[in-house]
Parts: sequence; C-alpha cells; structure tokens
Amino acid sequence: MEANKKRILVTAALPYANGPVHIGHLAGCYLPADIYVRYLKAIGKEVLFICGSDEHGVPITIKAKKEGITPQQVVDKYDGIMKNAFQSFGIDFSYYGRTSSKVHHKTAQEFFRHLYEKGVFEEEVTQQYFDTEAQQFLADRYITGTCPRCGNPGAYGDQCEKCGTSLSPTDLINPKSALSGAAPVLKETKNWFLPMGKLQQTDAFQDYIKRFDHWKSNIKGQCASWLNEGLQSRAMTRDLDWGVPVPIEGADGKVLYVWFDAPIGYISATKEAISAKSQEPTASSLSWQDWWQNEETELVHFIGKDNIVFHAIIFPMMLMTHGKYILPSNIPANEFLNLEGDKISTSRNWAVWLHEYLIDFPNREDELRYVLTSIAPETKDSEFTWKDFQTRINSELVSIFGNFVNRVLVLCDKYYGGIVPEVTEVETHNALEKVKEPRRICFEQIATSIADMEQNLKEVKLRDAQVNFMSIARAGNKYLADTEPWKLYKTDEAAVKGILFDALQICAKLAIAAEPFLPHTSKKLVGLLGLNQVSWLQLSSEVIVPAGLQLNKPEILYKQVEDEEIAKQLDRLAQIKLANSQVTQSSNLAELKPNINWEDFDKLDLRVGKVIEATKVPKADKLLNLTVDLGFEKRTILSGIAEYYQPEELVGKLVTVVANLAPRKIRGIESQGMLLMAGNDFGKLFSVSPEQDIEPGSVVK
Ligand code: B3M
Ligand code: ZN
Repeated sequence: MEANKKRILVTAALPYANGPVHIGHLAGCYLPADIYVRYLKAIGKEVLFICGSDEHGVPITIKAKKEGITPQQVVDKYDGIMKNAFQSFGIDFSYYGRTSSKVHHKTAQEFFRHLYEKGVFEEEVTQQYFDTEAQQFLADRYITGTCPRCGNPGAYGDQCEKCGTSLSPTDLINPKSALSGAAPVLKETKNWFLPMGKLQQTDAFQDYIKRFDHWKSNIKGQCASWLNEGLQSRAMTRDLDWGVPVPIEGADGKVLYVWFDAPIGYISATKEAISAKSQEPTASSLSWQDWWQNEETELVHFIGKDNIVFHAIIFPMMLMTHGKYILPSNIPANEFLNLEGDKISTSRNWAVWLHEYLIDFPNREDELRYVLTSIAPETKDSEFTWKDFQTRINSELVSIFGNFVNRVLVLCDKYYGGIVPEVTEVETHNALEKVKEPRRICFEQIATSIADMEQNLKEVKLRDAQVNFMSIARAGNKYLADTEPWKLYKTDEAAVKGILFDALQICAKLAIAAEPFLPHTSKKLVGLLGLNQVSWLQLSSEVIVPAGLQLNKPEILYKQVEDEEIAKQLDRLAQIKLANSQVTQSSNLAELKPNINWEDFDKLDLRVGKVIEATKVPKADKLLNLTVDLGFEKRTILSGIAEYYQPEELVGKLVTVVANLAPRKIRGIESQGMLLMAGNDFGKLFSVSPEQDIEPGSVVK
C-alpha cells in the first residue's frame, strides 16, 4: 500500500462463468482480496473493490455445447451461482459486473478502436486451424492434441493443464477439433496483433517494469522469464462468434480476444458501479475516471498465478498505449491450492465446491475462511486436506479463540449476571502479585500482535496477519490460565472483577480485529458484547466495553468439526477418484474394432518363436532386425521395438509370431513375419510371450 495515494482500486480476477466456484478460487484470489479490502476500509481508506463474471472465451462456448444450451444460458446460470457463493462467504465486492453487459461491450470496443486509430495494432494474415465439418476456426481451447512437452494427450491449443506449458494451436501433436473431433486444416485469416516485442522496448514499459522489484517473487520470476525470452506479438482478435464483436470494418465474424476484453471488464464494472451507486444517499462524488485515470489512485490486482502475464504485462501494455490510464502498483498473485494430494480440477470434479460446502456446513463460512487463510498459497502451492481442516478448526478456532471468548462471557454471566463489572480501584488487582505480572505480559503481547498484524495486512501477508490475530486470543487465554479467576473468586473478588474487565476488553479487540478475516464472527461477537458499533481505531483503546454495560447471553462462536463430517467428505472424494480412474482407463484405451467372423480369425497362423539373434538396423531408430527360430525354420523379422528393447534383452526370449503374414521389404530387408506386442498410448510396449517354456513352432490359438 502506498501511503501517499488517496484511494485504492482493488480488483479480483473475473472468474469464467462456466462452472461454480471452488476453494481454490477462494483461497487464490477472492479471500485475500476481501481481507485486504476490509482492512483498508477499517483504517478509513477510500476503496473500490471490483469483480465480475468473465462471460466470453472458448471455455464458455465449450460448456454450452457440452450441456446442449446456448452460451448466454451458460453465463446466466453460473453468473448467479458464483455471485451467491461469494456473497455467502462474505466477499464484499463494491460491485460485481458481467462482461456480457452493454456497458462492457461498448467500453471494450471503444478501447479497441482507440488503439486501432492510434495505429497500435499490426494487421496480419496468418494460417490458423479450421474445422471444415463445423465450418469454424479453432482458437485456444477449441483445439486439443498431444502436448509436445509432456505427452499429455488432452492438451489445449493455449495450454497444457498437465505440465502448465503455454502453447499455441500449431504446437500440438495430432491436433483435433474439440468440436467435431476431426483433424483440422490450416486456413488463412486476418487478425490484429498487439506488437508486444516492440512495446517491450519503449521507455514507458521499461519504466513500468521497475515496479516489479517491489512485488512478490513469484510474479517477478514469471515476468522475468517472459521478458528475457523477448515478447512476441499476440493476436487481440479471434475468428469466433461468441464475444465482443471487433468494432472496425473488415472484421466481420471476429470478436475481441477474451484476454483483451476481460481486463477491460474491471473498467466497465467501475463505470456501472458508479452509476448504480449514484442513486444512494452516501454516493461518493468520484467518477470512473477518478478511479482509472488519476495518479492519486492506486491500482491493485488480486489474481492466481495462471493469470500473471495478462495482468502484469499485457493489460498494462494496453493501458499505457491507450495513454490515459494508471498502471497497477501491486499484483499480489497467489500460487495454487491443491486438494488431498491432487491438483484441483473442474473437469475431473476434484474440488470442494463452495455451494456444496454451504449445504454440508451451514453457517460455518468463517471456518472455511480461517482454514484457507491459514494455508493460503502465498509463496508456493499449498494443500487443503479435510483432516487438516478439522484440526485447525478444533484446535485453533474452537480451543483458542472460541474457548477464550466463551470462558469470559460465561464467567461474567455467572458472577455478574452479564453486566460488565465496575472496577473502581484499578490498582486493586494490580496490587495482587499473582495478577500483576501476567497482566503486564498479556497486554504487552497483545500490543505487539496488533502492530505486527497491521504491518502484515499492509504488506498483504495475510497468513501471517491471521497468526498475529490468533495470538491476541492466545495471550488472553494465558492471562486467564495464569490468574485462574475461578479460583480467586472465593478469596479475592475485587481482583476477579479486574481480570474479567480486562478479558472483556480483549474480547472486544478480538471482535474488531476479526473483521477482515472472520467477518461473520466479528459481527456476532460485537453483538454478544452488547456493543452497537466498533471501530478499528479502538484496537489501541484501553476501554472498549464500558462498565455497567449489559452483555448478551453467552453463545459459542464455533462448534467442533466431528469425525463423521470429515469422513463424509473423504468418502465423496474417494468416489470421485474411483469414477475418474474408470473414465481415464477407458479413455486411454484404443477403440474396439468391428467384429470379425470365426473364419477370419482362423486364417491367422500364430506360432511361438525363439529370438536367437537381434541387432539394430542402421539409420533406423525404431527397428530391430531379429532372427527367430520357429522350430521348423528360422526367419528374419523386422520389428519396430528398438525404443523399448535393447537387442541383447531379446536374445533367448520366447515371442509370438504371426507366421503367415506376407513378407514385406523394409529398408531393403525382407521381413518374414510379425511379433505380437501389447502396447498403449503412454509408450508402454511388451512382447506377448508364453508364460512357460514351450518349444518353438508351437501353435498359438
Ligand atoms: N477469466 C481466467 C480465470 O478465470 C480469467 C480471468 C480474467 S481476469 C480479467 O482464471
Ligand atoms: Zn504438457
């Protein structure tokens, strides 16, 4: 956070409206953004928090095709689901927009036209894959094939999800249309490119990237590798029919690249936010330009690591070539959250869905917020497990925070009928040796924790900030454990009043400090303490809950997570894993060929053979030249197994030979038969061999 700026515009990545939201989304981007924004508001900063649904791009159209509905129906459905989930978890956007809105289309088109008229784009005719059956160009995810890097057969035209490499459609081996399954052809088409290589050299860009020095190392690292390789021009238009139409002549049937229009969604949503709020009595007088085109505003993008290049390089290039816009001053990108040892995946249903969590754990949104912040993937990938979820809630939220508050409220209720005790002589309990030192240590510890927490919140180190928050409760617990007011009550009642008065002030500090992390709890605790309104500034006050105030009846803040609740979740995941493994097994196997009749099969003469000699075939990487003894004669057989077998491994081995296959010349050598091999798509190949020693020439049937 830059102290000298007047206001902060915080954005959270616009999720694709093609599926519900899961814990990975929440932990990676929305929860940290929300905690940060709540903190900024608490300290009185003027903040606008913008998000919305990303409703364009191939992920949406693919989903529509899969579900047999229109893209518009897809986005209408998921926009609502996502919005509700965010709301339930207390993600408090100032405005949640949609990129299918009129305002957005207009804003994105104006932006494009402005750059076009400035002569920023390179117009280029290139060869792109085209599906002749579907009569459509195949951009990004419309094309799948084998990843050239890791061999994953299901890589997309823009990215391999298995190894993370970013790809372009022509990199794929055996490309296939995701629409018809057909092999695509190359066809010429015109598109408009952002000349990123050229823009990289400009002073403005070089000046901008100095900011990276102050950013997190994951973002610095990714950007450095892009910049060192040298940026390439990237098409900002696509030959697709779903998206924002390209607003210039000669671009019929083309739309803006989704990564051109989506970040402009932040700007459109700001415009919509301003006009929606202009009706409210508390409306601010700021215009959308004050948020986007005024150096007194600081711009911060919260995203996941897969969105780094778009937010740290491409969007800033768009903004700076436009000319009027401010550039991001921080991009606190998170790494990924894994689930029970595996990458979270929407397509494999390997996720904890927020809308399902809300059903299984009603009114326990803060518990998930707490756990996800504790394990937030701030510097490296991290892992959510249900067991850890249970442990963190039971041994931290319940046993430390919840327990402290409950003990204090119950004791006050029991001793004073829930009325905050009057501490006439503050010194009374100070004088008592047993209380004095623990009290001093407790308040010192709390002051340090609060200071550290604020510092960490400012620096967006939210995991640490939450630990600091919990140490306030830990200090409170220790104070009670050291002074044991329940024992003192019989001997030194005045001291007990003092201790519980102190403890109530600590509860109030917890209520205030909890707001960014655990907003539902914060509200509840403020209520239990009989307070109406609290402010962040009171964190340093000595008295927040005044003597004489009537507290509300004690209620627990958190309940234990039971073993059965965890077992149910683990069971669900186990079933998904099982279903997935069945799908993978069947999808990796070759398709069954049409039936043949008995006579067809009977024509084959299969024999056991023994390899007696094996050599490599010169200049043929894959071939081995084998001499195979069939009992009645020796044959020369060429076999394409050099990648799987060393010649010497084969000598002496029994194999199965198709003995009546017409001879064929390969590389000038006549091959007199064929070896049977068992293989799959993943590069495994084994010879089909009899289980026991049997004499060469024996019939295989
Ligand atoms: N919709 C990608 C994603 O959901 C994309 C983010 C856009 S932010 C402008 O991961
Ligand atoms: Zn790969």
